[in-house]
Formats: sequence, C-alpha cells, structure tokens
Amino acid sequence: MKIGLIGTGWIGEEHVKRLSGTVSGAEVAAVSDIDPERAEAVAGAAGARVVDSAEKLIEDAEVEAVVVTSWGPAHAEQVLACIAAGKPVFCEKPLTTEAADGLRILEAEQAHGKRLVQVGFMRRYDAGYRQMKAVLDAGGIGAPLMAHCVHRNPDSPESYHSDKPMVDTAVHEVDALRWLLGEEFATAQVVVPRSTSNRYPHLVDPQILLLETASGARVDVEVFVNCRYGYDIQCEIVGETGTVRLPDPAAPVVRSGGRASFAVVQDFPSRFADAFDVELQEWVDSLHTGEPAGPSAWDGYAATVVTNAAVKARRTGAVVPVDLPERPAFYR
Ligand code: NAD
Ligand code: ISE
Repeated sequence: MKIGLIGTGWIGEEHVKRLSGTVSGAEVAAVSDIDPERAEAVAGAAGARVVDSAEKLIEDAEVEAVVVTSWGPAHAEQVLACIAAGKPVFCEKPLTTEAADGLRILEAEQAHGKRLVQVGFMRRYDAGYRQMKAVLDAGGIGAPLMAHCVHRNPDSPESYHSDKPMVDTAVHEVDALRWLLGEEFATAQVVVPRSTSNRYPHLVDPQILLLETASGARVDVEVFVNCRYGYDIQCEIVGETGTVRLPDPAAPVVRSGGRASFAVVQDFPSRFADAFDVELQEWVDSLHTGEPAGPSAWDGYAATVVTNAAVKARRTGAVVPVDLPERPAFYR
C-alpha cells in the first residue's frame, strides 16, 4: 500500500518511521508539508518523494491512501479532499477543531457511500485500555457509575493556548470514555483551580472537565499540561459491583535507600509507542481487506462536539449541553 503523508512535524515523522519500518504491508511514497525543508528531511530518511502541496499529494496517482498529521485546523479541508478523491485517510486527532467541519466530513463520506476515514484515537489500541474494555464488556464491575481520569504532560509549548487542554488533550479521554462506556455525553462543565506558576502566562492550567453521559454516569478529567514530573495517564471506572483501573506501564520496582520506587514515563511517544504501532498496522491491514474498522468520522465528530462544549463551558462557567444529532445509520 503506497501511503502519502501530509504534515511532517513531530508525529508525522514518527508515523513515517513506523510505516517504513515497523508496519508491514505499507510504504511511504510521498510526503508534503508547508515547511519544505522539514518535508525534505523526513522524506530523505524514508526514501519518499516530496510533493509541494497537500492537494497535489492527495491527487498523486501513486498515492493509494493518505495519513494527515498536519496541525488540527488544517485537517478538515485535507480529509474532505481525500474523500473527494475516493482515497482512504487516517487523520490524527482531533478530526477537526470545530464541530461544524466534522459535520461536513460526515456528509461527504456518507455521500461517497463507503467509509474512508479513520481517526487517530490510539488509546483504543493500548493494551491496558483494551483490558479495561474487556472487563467492562464482560460485566466485571456491573453498570459503570463514575470515571476518574488524569491526563498530565510534563510541559507544553508557548503555542499551546487555553482551549487546547480540551480540544487537543482531553479529546483523548472523551473518545476513550465514549468507547469504554458505550454511550454519548450529554453535558460538559469545566472547573478551573488556581493555575500553576510553571506555565506561559496566557495558559489556564490545570483544568478539570466534568462530563455527564446520556444515562447519568459522571466522568471527571484532570488536564494538567505542565505537571513537570512526567507523562501520566490515569483512568479508573467505578461500577455497581467493583472498579477497574488502567495499569501503569510495566516498570521495575527498585527498593533502595529506604524507598521502593518505579520510574514515571516522560513522554507520550514512549507511553503509547505500542498503541501507535498496533493502530497503524490494523489500519493498513484494513486497507487491504476493505473499509477501515477503527475510530470513525462519527467518533471524531462526536468527540469534537464534546470538546467544543467544554471550551464554551470554561469560557462561560456554565454547564453546557452536548448538542449531538442522532448517529446516522451509516456509522452504527
Ligand atoms: P507539529 O507542529 O510538530 O507538526 C505539524 C506539521 O504540520 C508541521 O510540520 C507543519 O509545518 C505542518 N502543517 C501545518 N499546516 C499544514 C498544512 N496546511 N499542510 C501541510 N502541512 C501543514 O505537530 P504534531 O505534534 O506533530 O501534531 C500534529 C497532529 O497530530 C495534531 O493534530 C496533533 O493533535 C496530533 N497528535 C496526536 C498525538 C497522539 O497522541 N495521537 C500526539 C501528538 C500529536
Ligand atoms: C498531543 O497532541 C497528544 O495527542 C498527546 O497525546 C497529549 O498528551 C498532548 O496533551 C497533546 O498536546
């Protein structure tokens, strides 16, 4: 499968390496970026061609499927162009930063008549999350009542502004919890504690997202992107008869000097390396067999509707309804 990749930034480069090395059944034929030097550097290492625009890459006769790893606001037009060209597209999260753009993607994909879009919600491919899902689906903790989640990054760049904790970061928990609990969210609220001094002054950090599902389960998500000590993802679901907790990544426990300790992972590439591998391998496999089976355009859209509501909730202080239309039969 000849892949074209748009956006050779941080994760674009990682995915090019994955698709050229770890993942079988695919090769990167072409890459494109608005920064041509960056594109050249990544293409050189993978033996891929550089194409001078996203539009040309999507239309390129050799490119059979597209990976979109440009920044969020560029995703919508690039995914729509892939649908117009009838090419499968793997788009990194968030599918779109604005819900209205997600709706345009849903309409275009349904008009095309066949699924083409998969969204990069890689937590669904993480072994620990998959184990939690198996426990829940087997009824191992009874009906879920609450979930407590933590999403901590050691630091964030200056370009990271106060909407991003919801649109770019908590969007992972929104998708993971929709998937784990098997239902949509109905309301969103954001509570803001005192901000850390270890942040750029324009950023509100941390933020706490409070969600309510359609059936009345409650989910809280602490997003803290300048926690300094590491990259820490926690998730515990409390049910009627028990709880299930996401395991920490396996690490040796060291007993020394009167302490027992283990190292905390420092970044998301290490925390989710295996999940990224499985995600892209399953996507490539699905290209050979037919339609993508992973997170759909509906999942991307639904998650953005929730994060858009969360942004409004932080700005207004209100509990904001999640205004999600009925899921089309095409996505059931
Ligand atoms: P980045 O800024 O390092 O890279 C983005 C690249 O896209 C840059 O090279 C930029 O020049 C290029 N670009 C921007 N607009 C473009 C356009 N219109 N056409 C072509 N290229 C364009 O960012 P990143 O950290 O690599 O993130 C990229 C995407 O991946 C984001 O949507 C981000 O949310 C997502 N991401 C996902 C995960 C995950 O855990 N799944 C982790 C990191 C990033
Ligand atoms: C980044 O884009 C990711 O997707 C990471 O998984 C997340 O932890 C980080 O906060 C985002 O900025």
